[in-house]
Amino acid sequence: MAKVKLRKGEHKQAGFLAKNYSGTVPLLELDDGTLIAECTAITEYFDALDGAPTLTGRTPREKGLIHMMNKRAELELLDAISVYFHHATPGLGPNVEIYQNAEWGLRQRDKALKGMEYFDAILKRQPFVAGEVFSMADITVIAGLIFAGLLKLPVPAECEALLAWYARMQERPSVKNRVTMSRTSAASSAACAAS
Ligand SMILES: N[C@@H](CCC(=O)N[C@@H](CS)C(=O)NCC(=O)O)C(=O)O
Repeated sequence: MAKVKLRKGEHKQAGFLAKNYSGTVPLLELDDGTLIAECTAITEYFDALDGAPTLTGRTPREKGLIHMMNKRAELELLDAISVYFHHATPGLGPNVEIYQNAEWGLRQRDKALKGMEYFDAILKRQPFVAGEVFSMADITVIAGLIFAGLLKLPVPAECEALLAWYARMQERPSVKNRVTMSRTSAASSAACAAS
């Protein structure tokens, strides 16, 4: 495993950008040199390896629902929190945050809070984000809430179903024993929490 120093902006330098145009981690490099970026793409790759995927759906219906809910978890929660982090807080520091727009960041913070309300409503009627089984969509919401917590954006107390689900998720060994890509910065660790 190669470490990339985010605060030093290594992920925005030409060498890394040549491997991942988006300039973000994680990035998976296979033995044959194939490069796979994007958390969800990497999850799909590992999930499919043994021919019996569990996190990304077993049936066409499950696959469709998980994809939809994962996309919403990214758009409404994780990405919104990330924009808030990069634009309305010191983010990864001056080496990386060369353009900030605090107003946009604060709007995205509010979007994330609304996203929490949305997922609360979903979890009032079903045990997991995409339905009856734990999936990649749960992982994305967990990552969003860990990131939000570190940025002092707690889940509102009224979101009882979301909070109860989150407490259940904390009991999962993969969440309890999660490994982060960075040990030096609480906030950037949150962004990279592996569930
Ligand atoms: N859409 C990307 C987002 C990845 C992402 O934002 N990664 C964070 C850390 S986990 C990152 O690289 N942040 C650095 C930056 O945005 O400058 C994915 O799903 O992999």
